Amino acid sequence: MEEVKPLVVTPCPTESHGLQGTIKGHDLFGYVGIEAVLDQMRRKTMKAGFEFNIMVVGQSGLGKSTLVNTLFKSKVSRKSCSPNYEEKISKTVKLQSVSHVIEEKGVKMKLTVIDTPGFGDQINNENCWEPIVSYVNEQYERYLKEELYVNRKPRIPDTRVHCCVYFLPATGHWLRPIDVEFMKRLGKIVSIVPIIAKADTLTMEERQEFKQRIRQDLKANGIRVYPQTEYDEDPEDRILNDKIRENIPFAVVGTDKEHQVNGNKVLGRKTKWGIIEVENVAHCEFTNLRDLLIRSHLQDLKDVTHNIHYETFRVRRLNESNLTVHGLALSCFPMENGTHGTNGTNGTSDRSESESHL
Ligand SMILES: Nc1nc2c(ncn2[C@@H]2O[C@H](COP(=O)(O)OP(=O)(O)O)[C@@H](O)[C@H]2O)c(=O)[nH]1
Ligand SMILES: [Mg+2]
Repeated sequence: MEEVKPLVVTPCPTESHGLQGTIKGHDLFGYVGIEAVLDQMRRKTMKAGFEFNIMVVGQSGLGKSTLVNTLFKSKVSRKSCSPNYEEKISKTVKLQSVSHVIEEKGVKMKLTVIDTPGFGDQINNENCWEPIVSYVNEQYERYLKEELYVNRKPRIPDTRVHCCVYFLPATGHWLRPIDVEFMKRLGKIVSIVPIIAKADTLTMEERQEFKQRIRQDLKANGIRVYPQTEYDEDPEDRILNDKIRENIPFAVVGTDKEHQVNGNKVLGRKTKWGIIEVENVAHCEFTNLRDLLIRSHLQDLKDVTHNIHYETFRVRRLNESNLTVHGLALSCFPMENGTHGTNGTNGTSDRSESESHL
């Protein structure tokens, strides 16, 4: 076999440089232009667009649908799309998803929010997290199948849940058993961001105390919420994430109404005592949540989903099958678009459902 030799740029000694110290490309040949790769990556991402999927979980009436609307109406998408969200309250945990393609400066993002109306609404909430666990795992399974096709799509449609926003009622007490049970289970398979819903019902002091108590409770119960310390990539990341960890859970307020404040239209809740401005950091932490999800940690949430949660699922599934990867691909999954292996699963129908709409 032909040996592949790495291309090494050998610095040639010159009067001014010699061989001492670090020799950079531009010292020797002028501008090489490696940084142009950033432009190439940018152009590719812009062309392809990307998918980001958020799931909202919490009991009925905690303001999930309102917050989804707030997210779509706030600066994330105010200019670029109009919400067409239809809410149907169901008393069982029935998952509904709504997607918007948001375009900003030529970058396209398909933002999907999966709502879970009815979670924890039963008198007996035993195992109420099961439909949610199943949904998350089904999306991993779907992705795994796509990966195992012999002829894979150039881009696998990504329906995996990149983040689960968990709504805590603003009781001012402690975590309830249902919160502990849910987050313990889901924290192992998906990134969880807990928030205090309807935070306008607490005073500022109550908010701070409640937040602190929740952090203690999370720790005491071994619940892992996003961003986890062990996934910090470098000291810079750690400093940024420490600030977020000190501030979690964000105390948020949601609304789907706009009001005039000092001649500006703002998203807010009008009360007898004034307007609570949702996007004003002095009033609530909605912007912290939005910035974490969309501005600062979107790519990291996608990376953690792919490299940690999906990888764990993948390894378990491949081990479970007791076959080699090759064997699994041949026997359990369709071999290529449209054809099935010996015990072919429902790969074809799954594929058409998960087709990317970007
Ligand atoms: N005070 C207050 N009420 C809210 C907030 N968000 C939503 N609501 C109200 O709570 C009720 C239930 O909200 P909804 O979004 O339907 O809750 P869901 O069942 O979790 O989807 C509605 O009357 C909302 O106007 C909030 O942040 N503060
Ligand atoms: Mg709802």
